[in-house]
Amino acid sequence: MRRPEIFTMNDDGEPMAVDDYPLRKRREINRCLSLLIAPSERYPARIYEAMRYSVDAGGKRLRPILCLATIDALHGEEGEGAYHVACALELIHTYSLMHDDLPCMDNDDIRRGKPTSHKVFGEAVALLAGSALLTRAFEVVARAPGLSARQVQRLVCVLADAAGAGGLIGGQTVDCESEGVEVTQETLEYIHACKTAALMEASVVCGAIVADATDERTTRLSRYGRALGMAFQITDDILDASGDERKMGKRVRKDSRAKKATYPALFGLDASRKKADSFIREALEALDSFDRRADHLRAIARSVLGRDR
Ligand code: GRG
Repeated sequence: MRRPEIFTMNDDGEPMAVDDYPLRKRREINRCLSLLIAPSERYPARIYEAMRYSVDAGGKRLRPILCLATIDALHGEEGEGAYHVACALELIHTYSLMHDDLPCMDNDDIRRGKPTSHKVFGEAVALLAGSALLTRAFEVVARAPGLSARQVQRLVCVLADAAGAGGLIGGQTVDCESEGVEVTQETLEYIHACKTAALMEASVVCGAIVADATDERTTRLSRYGRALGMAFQITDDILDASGDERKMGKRVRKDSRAKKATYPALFGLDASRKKADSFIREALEALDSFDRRADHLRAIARSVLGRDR
């Protein structure tokens, strides 16, 4: 049955469903991101322009939404500091996409429905702008208003672990090494855990740190984030094999051409869907002891299975 839609006007005077949490959060996150990336009038203008270009290109803003939804699940306060932390996650994510698109990595020409950074600004500027976003993310957290020194220290550790050689970089390294090679399920799961799940897990753990969650609650939320990330990557691989390029905003059918290690390549589409399903069940179970305030996290998990972009 279709949900009743209650409409209101947004700041731009357009109708908006009031219960559309991701839509509302995305708008607020985008507003905060604009404030956090310096205007391109600054010297050297080209680097700020390139940083802005990739951040403004769009994207679902899933990682910052996860952070804010976690704070909500914990009955915490989504103040300015929380938004800065949420945006730092998006800056790290955007940097990783920019570097992943470079000719020395996946060599992609379209991302978020637009020409990739190196196509517009050249490889050197794309590399530098990505690095600048990563650096800026840590600065944003270090300067986040209203957080204690202990919270900032914990946030920096979580983000560094997720972005470093034990996270994104490690996953990307093994992903590159695995092209054209037959990999085991263990290697594939290592790639997914580091390349995708690490930053999603970090997103909810950052939310837990901002909301001063207990260790027990943080462990449950970690499990949710990890399982969600694993399911998200499997659905990404399924969409690469069967999805629509325009909806995805990026090239598809690249994995099989590049002989990439993916779930569909190893187990087929049906088994991959079942595996994604079971990770989502695991994510939902991790939230069993949470009340209705965790419904946004639950809805995000369910939406991963039906996503088409
Ligand atoms: C450190 C260079 C480097 C790479 C790290 C992030 C990454 C590994 C590679 C990017 C390509 C990729 C398939 C990553 C897996 C995570 C993933 C599915 C990213 C896309 O995330 P979405 O769908 O993107 O949330 P939007 O554009 O909506 O933000």
